[in-house]
Amino acid sequence: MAAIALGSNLESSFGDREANLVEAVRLIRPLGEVTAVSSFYDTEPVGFLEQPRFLNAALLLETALEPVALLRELLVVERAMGRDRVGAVAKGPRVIDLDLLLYGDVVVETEELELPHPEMQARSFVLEPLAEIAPKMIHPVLGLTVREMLERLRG
Ligand code: PH2
Ligand code: MG
Ligand code: MG
Repeated sequence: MAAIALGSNLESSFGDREANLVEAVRLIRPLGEVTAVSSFYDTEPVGFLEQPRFLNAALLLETALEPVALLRELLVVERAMGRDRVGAVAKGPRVIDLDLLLYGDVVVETEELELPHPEMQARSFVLEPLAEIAPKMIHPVLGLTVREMLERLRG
């Protein structure tokens, strides 16, 4: 079971931020079985502040793809939706951002992929949507559930 974070804060040829998230979910469906999709959360930009508000969500995907293969497919979806990384501001505005958060209890640390996602425990825009659909999913390194990570972040 993989957990994926979705984010958008720009319009695209598909429409507004909501249309972008809906389109991304549609393009992810063929990669396996999407077993849950969270609500969409309107969130304050974090990190790089001078950009529009985000719409964030999370989904759960049951898939036969290995983690790196899944990551590459998510990048294909981002590109298919017009995400342009060349010349883009790091952490800046984007049509769609798809981040692989967790893949069962797999731990990976390579140049291409880090699992669990190294910043997930620090991001409420990731943990809130994920806690809605998978509160008991466990971070295999921290040994905390998603709900516990969110509680720690809120303090
Ligand atoms: N993504 C970022 C940087 N900042 N802020 C919010 N609210 N939502 C995001 O998805 C987001 C962000 C880089 O991926
Ligand atoms: Mg991201
Ligand atoms: Mg990303």
